[in-house]
Amino acid sequence: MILALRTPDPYTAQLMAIQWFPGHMHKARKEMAAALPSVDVIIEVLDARLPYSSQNPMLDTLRADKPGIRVLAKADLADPVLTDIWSAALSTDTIDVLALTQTEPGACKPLLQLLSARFKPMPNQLKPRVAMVVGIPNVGKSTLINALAGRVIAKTGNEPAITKRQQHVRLNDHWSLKDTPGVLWPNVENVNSGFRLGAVGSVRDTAMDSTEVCLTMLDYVQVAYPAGLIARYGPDIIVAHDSTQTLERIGKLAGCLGARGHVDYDRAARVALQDFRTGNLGLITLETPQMQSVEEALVIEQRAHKAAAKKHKREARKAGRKR
Ligand SMILES: Nc1nc2c(ncn2[C@@H]2O[C@H](COP(=O)(O)OP(=O)(O)OP(=O)(O)O)[C@@H](O)[C@H]2O)c(=O)[nH]1
Ligand SMILES: [Mg+2]
Repeated sequence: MILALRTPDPYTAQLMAIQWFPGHMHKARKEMAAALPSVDVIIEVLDARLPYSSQNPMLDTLRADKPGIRVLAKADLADPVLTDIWSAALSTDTIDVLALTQTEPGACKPLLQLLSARFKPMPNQLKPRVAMVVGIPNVGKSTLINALAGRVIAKTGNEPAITKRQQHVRLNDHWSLKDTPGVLWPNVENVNSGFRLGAVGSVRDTAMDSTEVCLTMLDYVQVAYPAGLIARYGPDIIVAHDSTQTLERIGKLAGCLGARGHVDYDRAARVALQDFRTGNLGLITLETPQMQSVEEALVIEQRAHKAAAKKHKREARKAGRKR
């Protein structure tokens, strides 16, 4: 299913381009690259609600040909049908995919089994193998480390950029784990990905306009998953696919009113986003493999357009200088 995407006007798109790359992420990227030679396997944690947009292209470059496991975390919040589709789409000869609900006791056992099955201890192995856990902010990397270790070792929290530096954890005689800070790429080229990363909470809320992020989420959800919205807010919540009116109704229901009784959109957006993030709107996945193809083609087109415009500008400047 390919749904119409919210296409913000160029001004909004420019405003929304994520420029959230705090210093610690820059440092984290460098440290990750430095640690790679001693890493045996990379565990990339993705958000099951955003299997495409939560991939960090920068990590792909870093990974090179290291074997990997992709964990689709927060599977308990995602559409199970799409999780199966994405699991098949993302697995390759060298990368296994596992969907996990990391907050459930024992839920990470399949990952331990997979690690043991794929990387059997070598006869003369003196040191434990190293698995580095990487991924975008707030996706559940530290939660996964804690679940694998069976105790709380790494600090977790429901906001991005909790982990600020690498942490090494000895799991058993055969394995040690490296927790790493979440890394976003400096400029998310696909504006739609940026909005969706905002919706799941992988970008600091103050770095994006919550109302725009929420409207993008509602645009999609009211077409793809209307039942969840209706179950949460009542049968009249969807107004002919007009997400602004839907947000207005959510604001009224939640009592998010400002001066003269007008709905405070920012507060209403935070309520709706919180409902989405905690699963109160049902099991939702915000993207499909088809959307990925369409959006990637669009990004390539935009890139070519930008390059042509730049070239045109440069030539015009040159011509002006010659005159
Ligand atoms: N529902 C659900 N919540 C999860 C799952 N995994 C992690 N979480 C929650 O997601 C939030 C972020 O988890 P963290 O482990 O701190 O994420 P992180 O990737 O280490 O984040 P940074 O260190 O900030 O990059 C926490 O509130 C976790 O409880 C899961 O499988 N399901
Ligand atoms: Mg962390």
